[in-house]
Amino acid sequence: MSNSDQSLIERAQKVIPGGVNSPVRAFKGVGGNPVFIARAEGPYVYSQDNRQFIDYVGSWGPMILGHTDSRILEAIGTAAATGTSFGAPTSGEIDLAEELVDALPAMDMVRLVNSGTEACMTALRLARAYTGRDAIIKFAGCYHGHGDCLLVKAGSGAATFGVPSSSGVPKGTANDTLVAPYNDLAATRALVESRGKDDVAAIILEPVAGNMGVINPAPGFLEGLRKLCDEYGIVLIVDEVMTGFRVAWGGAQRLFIITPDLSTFGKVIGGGLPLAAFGGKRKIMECLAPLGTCYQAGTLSGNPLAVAAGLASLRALKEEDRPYERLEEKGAYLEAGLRAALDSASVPGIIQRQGSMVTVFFTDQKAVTNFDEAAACDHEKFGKFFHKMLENGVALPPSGYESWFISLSHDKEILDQTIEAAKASLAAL
Ligand code: HOZ
Repeated sequence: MSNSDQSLIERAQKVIPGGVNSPVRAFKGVGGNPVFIARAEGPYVYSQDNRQFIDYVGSWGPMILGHTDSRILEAIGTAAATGTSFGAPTSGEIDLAEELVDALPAMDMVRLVNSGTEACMTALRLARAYTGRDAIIKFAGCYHGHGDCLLVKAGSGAATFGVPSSSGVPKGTANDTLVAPYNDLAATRALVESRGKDDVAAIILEPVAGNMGVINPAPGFLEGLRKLCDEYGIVLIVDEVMTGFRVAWGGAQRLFIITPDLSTFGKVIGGGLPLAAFGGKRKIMECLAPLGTCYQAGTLSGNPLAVAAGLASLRALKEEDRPYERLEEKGAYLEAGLRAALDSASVPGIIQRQGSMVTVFFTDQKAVTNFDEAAACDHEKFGKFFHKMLENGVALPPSGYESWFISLSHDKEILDQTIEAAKASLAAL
């Protein structure tokens, strides 16, 4: 850790709990203190004391084009010059809503909000309003933001710190959150059946889990959930905050051809500014105020700067040559290099991936398919690997329960440097 990081964290800890504004950034999952970032460009981030790192955090997902993409910066600049917030509708919001509805066959209507947390929290309220039921089902290790009812067996930072169920959540709220193991259709069905016909309002899931490390849906899991929801009149909410416009144009729902009732988006659709969205079937979305009685609002909802950045991000992806094929190629190349690095260092581990989302699990297991298996991996070893990678100029997400994100700016040279860094880091473990 550099002197600069040390003095910044000491200063930060006096005025910000833990010195960070989002817990996983505190490096508690890997030990040591965080690197303070001053600037970024393309595939790189630079620390306050000007050390360069190849970045796989990518702001936790939004930076699919790489940092400081000129198309996004220009759009933000143009929007800022005409006013930063009006608290009134703008035509840009319609443009972005049309873009989303056009990309997503299951989305008739959409509402823009500020964060993935807001999107998921509101989608659940809406499902409850629509069905008149209270209970919801989520999957252990899936993270859907920090709304009260979702902080039960949550992934991401909550899992990293071993507190998957937060304090401060009222018992009544937690009681209405039922938890099933990811990829276990039979257990999910049993849970629904145990609660009777008119009890479960929604099933919410990450279609590819990214907040307990990358875990792909087992064959038939998503289709089975769709069928179960149809049978019991349950609203199926697909949380694409991480996967939306990341694993495919539109998201995992287009890759796996599933039709959610509602879905949530964030990260890529905001181009690095605070923007998220939830949307879906018209008859459900029309329950929202001012058309219906389910309330949701926000001073900065549909903020013109965030909308401009989001639109620029989606339009840039449309302009790019085969962006998702290229991201898949990059992901496959990195996966093969990491596999060879693990093998040559004789370190037991597996690499799980969907397109440009990647996780290395240090484990003897053949696959990681749910939270218990993710938790059984060697997270202490991940911490050591993380710090070696940092010493070798590569910034990974500071937790073994997270996805690494590859951007279009990670070219072959950058990927080769990453693989070399991994070889050196694994050999030194
Ligand atoms: N929950 C986010 C990762 N899955 C962390 C966001 C952040 O710290 O910026």
